[in-house]
This record gives sequence, structure tokens and C-alpha cells, in this order.
Amino acid sequence: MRKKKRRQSAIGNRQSAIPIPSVLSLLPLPSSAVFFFFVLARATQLHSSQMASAIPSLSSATAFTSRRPLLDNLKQANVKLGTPNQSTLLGKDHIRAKSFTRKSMTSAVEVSRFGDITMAPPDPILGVSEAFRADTHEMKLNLGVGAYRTEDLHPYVLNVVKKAENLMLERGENKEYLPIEGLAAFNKVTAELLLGAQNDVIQQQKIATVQGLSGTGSLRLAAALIERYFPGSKVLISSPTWGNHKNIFNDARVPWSEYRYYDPRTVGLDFHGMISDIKAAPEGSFVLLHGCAHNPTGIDPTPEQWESIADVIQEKNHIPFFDVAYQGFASGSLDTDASSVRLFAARGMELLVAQSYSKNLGLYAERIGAINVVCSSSDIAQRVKSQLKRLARPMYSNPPIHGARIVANVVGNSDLFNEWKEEMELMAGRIKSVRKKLYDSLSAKDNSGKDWSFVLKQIGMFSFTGLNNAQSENMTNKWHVYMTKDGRISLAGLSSAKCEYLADAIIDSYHNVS
Ligand code: KET
Repeated sequence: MRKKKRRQSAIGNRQSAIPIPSVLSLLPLPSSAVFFFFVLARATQLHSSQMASAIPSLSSATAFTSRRPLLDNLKQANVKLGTPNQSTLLGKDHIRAKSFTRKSMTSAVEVSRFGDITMAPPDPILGVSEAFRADTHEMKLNLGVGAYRTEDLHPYVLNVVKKAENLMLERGENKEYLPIEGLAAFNKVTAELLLGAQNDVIQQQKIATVQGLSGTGSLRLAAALIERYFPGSKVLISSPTWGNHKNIFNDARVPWSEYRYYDPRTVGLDFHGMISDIKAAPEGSFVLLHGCAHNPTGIDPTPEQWESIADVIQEKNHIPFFDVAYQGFASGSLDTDASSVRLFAARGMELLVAQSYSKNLGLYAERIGAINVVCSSSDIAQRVKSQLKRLARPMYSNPPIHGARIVANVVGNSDLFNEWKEEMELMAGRIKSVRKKLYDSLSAKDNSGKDWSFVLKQIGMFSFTGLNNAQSENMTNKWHVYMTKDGRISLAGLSSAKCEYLADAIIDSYHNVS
């Protein structure tokens, strides 16, 4: 029905209702030329007023007596030739034949079908890296995207990742399709890493785990599940939050609203605002929570506050939906950073958890993560999993294998697992040390009496500086420090050597730009 409508609008009101003679479908193969003649001639007739220059070539194409030149012509124009049965002739190929004629027409009259599409704005986070690359200043500093760099500010591939890749190469593994739900060994270890292997939820198989295209793809799959099975349900997201959350729910057509989270006066958590907004939301809403290292604020609830958040979510029959993109990266401990999720699971609550291995294993470009749905029984979990697979299949069919194998090898091998934990502590430790050095530099250089201790209190990769849009722009335009316009800086992209320079830039922007 929708297809039919689109077809009609594509050819406009002038379409003559010429039925394609069904007898064509019965003709032997060479007669497909007759059919394409028919299609081309019809299009020619439809657009004849605009196509003066295109007509000769089209009509000459139809005049070929042999089939070969016609095939070449159509091939060149991207027209797929198939068996001339009725479905291909009247289906996709029919549309393609028409788009071929249109392509020729547009080049002839310089009218684009895409002319009304406006330029999209650069992405507020990934766009920062593009701008950074274009800057040639020697002091430039990229604190935009949350990606770990070494003290020399080079990207870092973990040793355990290299070791796992060597193992994979030695084994000579194949590249066949994964099942829709992903690599079984990965799905097993990722759920165990999240909840602990001995967790009841795992022992009783109450969890549906599907490998996703990293954190983003896993969130998107969950959003599709919400859209399909909880139509009209709202997702509550923190204010502020990671910039892509809103895009994900918008594109999945899931309504969302914000709950208070950050209090600029205390540069801390607006706990009462958060609780009362979650309480006020319609019963049965989804509440999106950052499992640890809240992005962009770096402010997490305390364990006691997590208990109260769980209380109110339970009272209101809401469904907790965790985004865990920094497990191990906040505290340096995988278990500590999963404690919020485990606290909810221990209450027997149903919940969703999206996981990412971009940061903690440095697998940014491998696009490896998972969506987990903790259900009240294994039977329900199986059904949920089947529906997640059903949603994934038409979106991307099945996920990539390389990153899944790396994770399965690292987590599933006790030597590599222990080595990973050491490397993660090292990364988390380097971020903590530049955090401290930045705080020291700010305190030493700024004699206005401003309290910069919030830099020390925040955790994870980022510091939410409190700089406003104009001040953040000054950081970039005057100081060549690239950061997001909400005032967030990624400390994972900072070296000790650049702390003083960064402190100068922050102090200047804070005091001299309003
Ligand atoms: N959740 C959060 C909270 C998050 O910060 C990110 C990435 C993701 C999910 C998704 O990451 P993925 O690579 O899809 O697993 N954040 C950083 C990168 C980005 O914006 O894509 C960032 O905030 O810089």
C-alpha cells in the first residue's frame, strides 16, 4: 500500500493508467527487451516536456534489434536484470527501470530529486573531532569525544586485545555469518561480566542477551522493542545526558521527557529533583539511568541514593533501563561499576541494560556491545530474545564477529582477563592523575577564590566544567581546545604536560567571557 503510494507520487499526476500486459510475464527471455522498451517508452511519454534532450538516447535504446546493446545500456544505468517473471517485472525492477529514466532526465535538465534536502548540522560530539583535524595550531587539544589517549596523546590499543587477536589468527577462524543474536560465547560472558556469573538471573536463565552494534546499536534495538511492545510508553532521560540518547529515541519514535539530574548551584546531583520527576512520570515509564560515570556530568548517585531511586521506580511500576558504557572505567573495578545494575537485579526487578566495549576494551571501531533484558522468568526471556532477533534482522541482519571474539577471548581466559583488569586500572589511573593535575593547576593559577574542587569529585572520562556555550567557544576559537559546547571536556584526551595550558584556557574563558 505504502509502496503503491510512493510510486504514484514519484511519477506524478500525469501517469497514464496503462496496465502492463500480463502476457509479458509469459514471454520467453528475449522478450524482456520488449518489456523494457515498454517501460522506457512510457517514462519517455510521461516526461516528454522536460526530456527533449534525453528522448533521442532513450528511443534509440529501444530501437535495438539485438538484446545485447539494450542490456549494456540498462546495466550502465544500474538496472538489474532478472528472470522476467511477473513479480520481478512488476516489482523492484520495474521501479528501478523508472529511476534509470529519471536519472537520465535529471542530468539532462539539472533538476535533483534531492534538492530539497537541507544540510544537517555537524554532530555535537563526533563533529568536534572533524573540526580538530582541520586545525593546524601546534597547541591544539582534542577533548571532545570520549576516547582514551596515552600520555603522548596517541590512541591506545590494549595489549590484551592484541593478544586475543593473535590467538584468533592462530586458530584460523572463519568469517561466516553469526546468528542474529550474535556470538554465543560473547553473549554468555557479557551477561556474566555485568551481573556476576553466580547471579540468580543468570543461573535461572532469566536474561535475554543479544549482541548489538556497540552501546548505540544496543540502545537503538531496545528502543525498537519499546516502540513495538510498549506503544506510547515514555522514556525518562536525565537532564543533561549523552547527546545521542534523544536522537536514538526520536528516530525510534519513542516519546521521552527529562528528569532533573544536575544542579549547577552545587555542581552536584539534584537528587530531590530526580526523585520527584521520576515519581511524577506516568506509571510504567522506562527510566534511563547511566550505570556509572554519568555522561556528561561525571556525577553518580551514592549507593544509598541508588536504593532510593530503585524504591521509587518500583513504587511506580517503572522499568529501569541502564546504559552501561563505562564499566570498569569509572572506578577501575568492573564489579564496583556494575553495582547499580546488580542492586536493581537483586530486587527481582525486570530491567534493560545496554553495554558497550568501546571504552573499557578500547574497541571503539569494532562496534561491540549488547542489549540485555532481565525478565521475571526464563520463558519470558526466551520470547523477548526471539523478538529482539526479529527486530534486528531487518535492521542489520546479524552483528560483526571480530569484536565479539576479542571480548569472548579476553573475558573467557583467566590470564587475559586479569591482564585486562590491570590495563583498565592503568587507564582509569591515568585519567585520575590528570584530573588531579588539572585541579592543582586551576587552583594555583586562579586567585579569584573560585572553588574548583568539583573537578576532583567528578568521575569517569569527563569533567563537566560548567563553562557555557560562549565560554566553550572561546576555548576552541582562542585556545584551540576542542570540546563539546555543553562545557564537557574528555580528560581521557588530556596529558599531564597539557594541564597547565588547559587551566589557562579555562580560567580565561570562565572570567573573561560571559
Ligand atoms: N552511552 C553513553 C553514555 C556514551 O557516552 C556513549 C558514547 C555510548 C553509550 C555509545 O558508545 P558506543 O561506541 O556506541 O558503544 N559516548 C562517546 C562517543 C559518542 O558520542 O559516540 C562520547 O560521549 O564522547
